[in-house]
Amino acid sequence: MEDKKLIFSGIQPTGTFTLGNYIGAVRNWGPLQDEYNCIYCVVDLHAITVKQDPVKLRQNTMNAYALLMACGVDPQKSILFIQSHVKTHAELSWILSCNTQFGELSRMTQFKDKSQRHADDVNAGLFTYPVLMAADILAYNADLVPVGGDQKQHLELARNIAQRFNQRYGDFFTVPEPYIPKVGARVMSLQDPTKKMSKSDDNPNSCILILDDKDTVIRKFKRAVTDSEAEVCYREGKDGINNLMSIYSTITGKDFASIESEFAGKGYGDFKLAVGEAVADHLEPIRTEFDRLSKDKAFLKQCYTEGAEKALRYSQRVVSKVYRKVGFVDRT
Ligand code: ATP
Ligand code: LTN
Repeated sequence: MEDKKLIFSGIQPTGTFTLGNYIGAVRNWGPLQDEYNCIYCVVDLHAITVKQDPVKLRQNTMNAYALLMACGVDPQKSILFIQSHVKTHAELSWILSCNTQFGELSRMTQFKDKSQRHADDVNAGLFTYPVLMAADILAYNADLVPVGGDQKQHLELARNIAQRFNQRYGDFFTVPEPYIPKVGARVMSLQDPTKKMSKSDDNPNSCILILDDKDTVIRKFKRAVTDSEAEVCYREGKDGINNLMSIYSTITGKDFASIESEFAGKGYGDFKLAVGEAVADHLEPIRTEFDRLSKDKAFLKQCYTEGAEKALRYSQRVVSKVYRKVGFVDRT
């Protein structure tokens, strides 16, 4: 690999990506390939921290892999692989878990949220989820991690784990930096704009899926919850409109001031339609490319097999050094 900074990121195969996943994270992954060495991963090990149907998980994992490619991740430019294919992640996770405090993990808001939502299955994996995420990143000594705002706390923990390991065993890990977009870091639910848009929301109108067709996208935006005023402007308290403006801004590249003047004197109906059309038109080529790619299973398999080989070769070097630092005896 050339001497560029290294990017690592992952996404869970828990369903079709939402517009939140896309705007907050995945949309940036393609363009970053030109400036950085990039490693991207479908994190199926993370997905099983909540109950998954095995048949669906396999399908979702293949779809997530193809979707990343349809969104612009090029396996020729990046290393694109499936997490469970690369054993070093789980190996490093164990070592890092011995360098992570119970108290730190107890403070993670995602753990608190998910253990409430899945109260019948508060398993140890759900608790140690952020350690595995730290292992994903540190196994490559990544410099930058492009994620949405909701992952900031996990990244902070990964940094703390890296620093603690470095203090205990001598400088080794790169302390990774978050790469969070200024606009669109937290795309909100269309039905409750105080909550983040999430694949696991029960109300299908709350989120746009990136494979939704044009009519569906427009219908969901039409039903988006806003406020009782009629002015399209970005202001505190106008959560619904602020969310739609952020979405429109990231998709069209227009700033808030020009969006405000574009819709001055017009009602929310016109604005919602414009947002819906812009998003649907933006997503259409992704849908077409996904349909094409998902028919070519042999090609996808070739890509993920090669991706896993490259990822293993790279991370093995790092993890072997960690084994030595920790004091494990060389096998050969
Ligand atoms: P789940 O609902 O299954 O927990 P999720 O929708 O939160 O999943 P992940 O796979 O955990 O999705 O996240 C993938 C990426 O998308 C992460 O970088 C995350 O920060 C980002 N992301 C998720 N939801 C949003 C959102 N509403 N706005 C912006 N970014 C988001
Ligand atoms: N926890 C992340 C997904 C994830 C990830 C990673 C992101 C797992 N491993 C490594 C960046 C780097 C989430 O989006 N929920």
